[in-house]
Amino acid sequence: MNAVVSSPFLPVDGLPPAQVCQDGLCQPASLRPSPASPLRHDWTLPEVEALFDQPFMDLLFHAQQVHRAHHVANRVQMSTLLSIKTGGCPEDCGYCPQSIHYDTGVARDDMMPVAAVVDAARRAQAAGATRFCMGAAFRSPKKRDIERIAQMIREVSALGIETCATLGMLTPEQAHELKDAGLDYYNHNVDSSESYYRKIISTRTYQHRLDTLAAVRNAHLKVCSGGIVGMGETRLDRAGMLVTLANLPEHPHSVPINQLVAVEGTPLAADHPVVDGLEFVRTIAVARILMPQAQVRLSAGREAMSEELQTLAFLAGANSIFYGEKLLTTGNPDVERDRALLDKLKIQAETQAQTDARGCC
Ligand code: SAM
Ligand code: DTB
Ligand code: SF4
Repeated sequence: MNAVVSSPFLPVDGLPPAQVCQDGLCQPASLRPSPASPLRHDWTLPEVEALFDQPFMDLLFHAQQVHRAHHVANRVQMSTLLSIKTGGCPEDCGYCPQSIHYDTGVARDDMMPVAAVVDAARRAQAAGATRFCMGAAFRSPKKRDIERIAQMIREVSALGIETCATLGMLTPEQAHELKDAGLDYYNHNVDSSESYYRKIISTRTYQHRLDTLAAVRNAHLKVCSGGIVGMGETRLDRAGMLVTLANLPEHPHSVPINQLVAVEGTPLAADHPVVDGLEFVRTIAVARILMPQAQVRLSAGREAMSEELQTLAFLAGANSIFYGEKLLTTGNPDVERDRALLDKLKIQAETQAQTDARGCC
């Protein structure tokens, strides 16, 4: 029998056991984690560029060490998305199929009834998701929207699954109303660097995004914030985006890293250079190093990724995925395909009890 240690760290004195077991998962002692990295909020752009510039193997090794110091290895959290109000958005985000500015074939729908949303959450939970994320194509929600969504949050929360919402810009009062309804996470992405942001969206500013993130934080909601890779941005933009996220007053609890899903009709699909897969993996690795405690989510774009690329993303420190056949309006790998990949890799899907025990992130 192997010794079961409660800490992820092995004793430094004496002979280490052949295996270290943590939370029921045993790993060779040679894979023991290095000490937890301190949390920093003062990253500079040159420092982060230097992380990106490391030899690929060194970067992945570094990221995996940070990962193992802060997280249970070989475990992935699964979130399911539902578009509760689709299409007709007045914003002009150049990547988004739901903007009224682009002809993408996405129909404009009214907000879903509460009971239908709760049914979908129940199905997601039964399929193994531990977080249910409700997305709405809003610039910002109106009072009546918040009332209806608060009811959804109350009923979905009562199922015992974590809740997340992404509804566009929020006032401080709205953030408090969502918190009072029992919301756990609010997703609001910075998407890119401040300078590249201006090139992809003209109807709001980067500061608007940061203001909503402040409102969410101040309401004691957990922040989910990340961005998109593959919009034609440079590595400097990707580094800038991660510096913005890491230098927030608190690191986001979840950091979704999306690969652009190029949807016909959106400006970015017109002439988008497909991003190099290894550069995408580097972005995940740097996110893991800068924000050690966060859940880094391998988000949109997985349908177009090989198993090998997703595996490298997990090795780089991704420990969360969107799970279920659909994202908001576009596809995601089938549940069976995801289960088969996780089985092959011997990665466990985090259970609700493990999510609850983790408490944060
Ligand atoms: N309207 C709200 C907002 O913009 O915050 C919430 C929904 S919006 C669809 C949520 C996020 O999805 C965006 O911030 C963006 O990062 C991501 N997203 C949207 N379209 C995408 C695409 N085609 N490919 C990858 N990510 C996308
Ligand atoms: C996030 O970062 N990615 C998700 C979620 N947060 C809301 C959305 C991805 C959307 C991909 C395009 C679509 O399905 O419409
Ligand atoms: Fe609207 Fe959000 Fe899409 Fe932008 S990303 S167009 S705000 S739904």
